[in-house]
Amino acid sequence: MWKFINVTHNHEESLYWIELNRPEAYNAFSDEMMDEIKAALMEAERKKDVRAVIFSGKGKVFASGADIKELKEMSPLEALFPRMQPLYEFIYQYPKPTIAAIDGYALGGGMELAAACDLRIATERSKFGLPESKLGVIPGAGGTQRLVKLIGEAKVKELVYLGDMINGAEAKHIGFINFVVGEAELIDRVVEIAQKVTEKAPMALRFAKQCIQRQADIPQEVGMLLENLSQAYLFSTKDKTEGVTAFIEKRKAIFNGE
Ligand code: CO8
Repeated sequence: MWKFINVTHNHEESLYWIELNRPEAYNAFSDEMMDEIKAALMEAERKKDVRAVIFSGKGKVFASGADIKELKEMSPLEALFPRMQPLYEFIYQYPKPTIAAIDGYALGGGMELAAACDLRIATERSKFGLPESKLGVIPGAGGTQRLVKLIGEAKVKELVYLGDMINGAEAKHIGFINFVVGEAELIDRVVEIAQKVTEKAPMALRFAKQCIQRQADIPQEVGMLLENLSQAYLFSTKDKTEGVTAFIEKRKAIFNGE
């Protein structure tokens, strides 16, 4: 049985919450914490009734990035085979929808974790940034890659070169954040948005995610074919029968992911 110390995890109905829980270090990602996140994600993947995973941070911080005290001791070889980059790739490719619920600092690896999620919901007072160049390193978990696809080269260069932070409203303005909400309503709004997601056909979301995420890396004709093949598969699912039938019968569809 995995021992969780640096994250708390909680399965409530169709939602699985992973809360980063190192408030004394502003939820910086230690190696141990990253191992625990992976273990929690694997548990959530196995549970059929989990329909979405939500990341949040304990205290008034989402995550302050990689643990700088651990970075101090890290060798070049360890940097070549890091934990954070593959973990975030695992999150990006995760078969269930992922949501970042952000309040407070989301810096470096904290912003990159949010970038690896499917949806981002943040309070206005949240602060986003890529301050790695102040430490003599670069964003190492998709900040120079995945994040560029999300918000563009100009903004990523600005964040890296200046090292300044932007708040929730500006992060929404540049298209990084989907919803900006008040501090007091963050959890309620996250639940409301997550429930809308979890009411949808799980396989449809899974295939849509694949098609959307792969489109930038493949020729359009191949992407169109991927879309067709995904659609054809979905036409064989019980969820498609249920969705279409429920519409015609003027009732709410109940999907079971088959
Ligand atoms: N790592 C470790 N400890 C941290 C971190 C961190 N990233 N951030 C904050 N802490 C700790 C502080 O050391 C402090 O602890 P203590 O009280 O024991 O000294 C406590 O959290 C509170 O921090 P501050 O006193 O600094 O709080 P402030 O409110 O004054 O400032 C900030 C808050 C602005 C968030 C500030 O703490 C800060 O700038 N933190 C660092 C942010 C940062 O640089 N993040 C990027 C890290 S690098 C990264 O994410 C990716 C690198 C690529 C890795 C690739 C590996 C191969």
